[in-house]
Amino acid sequence: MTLMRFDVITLFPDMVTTAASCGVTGRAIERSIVSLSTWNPRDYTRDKHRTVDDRPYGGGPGMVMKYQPLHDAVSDAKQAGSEKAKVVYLSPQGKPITQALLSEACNSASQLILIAGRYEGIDERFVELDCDDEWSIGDYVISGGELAALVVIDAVTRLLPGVLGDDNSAQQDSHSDGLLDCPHYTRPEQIDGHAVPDVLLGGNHADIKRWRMKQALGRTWQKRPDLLKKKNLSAEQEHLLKEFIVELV
Ligand code: 9WO
Repeated sequence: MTLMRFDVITLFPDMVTTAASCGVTGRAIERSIVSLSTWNPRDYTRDKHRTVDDRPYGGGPGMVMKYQPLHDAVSDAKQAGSEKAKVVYLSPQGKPITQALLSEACNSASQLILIAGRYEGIDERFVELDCDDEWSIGDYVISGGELAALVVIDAVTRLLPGVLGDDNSAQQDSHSDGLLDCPHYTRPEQIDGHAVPDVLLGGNHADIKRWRMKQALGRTWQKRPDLLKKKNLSAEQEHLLKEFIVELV
């Protein structure tokens, strides 16, 4: 049963389908847990030159994507999907995506129509009239919205039941519980004199789980104190963090 339908409005459909066909998202598509369709605004143009952009009113650099091809592409994507569709414009002006925001989208929509702009942007009336939300993957400008759409597709797909081998691992993902991830190690045990922490070799699962939580808390305290401020730590987590800090000195 398909749990999420992704529709990407893009001038570069191959870029999206090729990237999404790899790895976790590719397997989720093969198993029909998610579906992915692309809709090219150029296929919705009405002139012989298949024009999707035009010069900006008021002058300025570059071109702006026209309303009508975008609107008609979204209309077809909506018709092909379910009624619980959310139209999201990926742009530097959007609200920053977080695990919580994506998790909420998972629960509230069964179809995400992702608008990947190009050029200098899209006609503002499309954002106002046709888009339900505007999301950003970070405070920088890239060449188009496709990479941002792929980030959303990957992060949302990982949250869906059955996608990851062990359903808990989606929850254990870094940021899933609002903390950074713990360190990971694999063979060999020694690299240039740098050994794997003994606790990970001891086979005591309780000790390993405790060590991993302590490392996640400590790394979050060190690298992203802003995340820690949003967390209500349990007494055990407070104790582990204190232990981490004491061991640092
Ligand atoms: C390009 C440009 C060139 C000269 C002067 C101003 C300019 N603004 C832009 C611009 O914002 N282009 C965007 C390209 C238009 C929308 C699609 N593009 C995009 C999306 N770039 N970066 C994103 C994006 C999306 C989500 N999260 C972060 C960045």
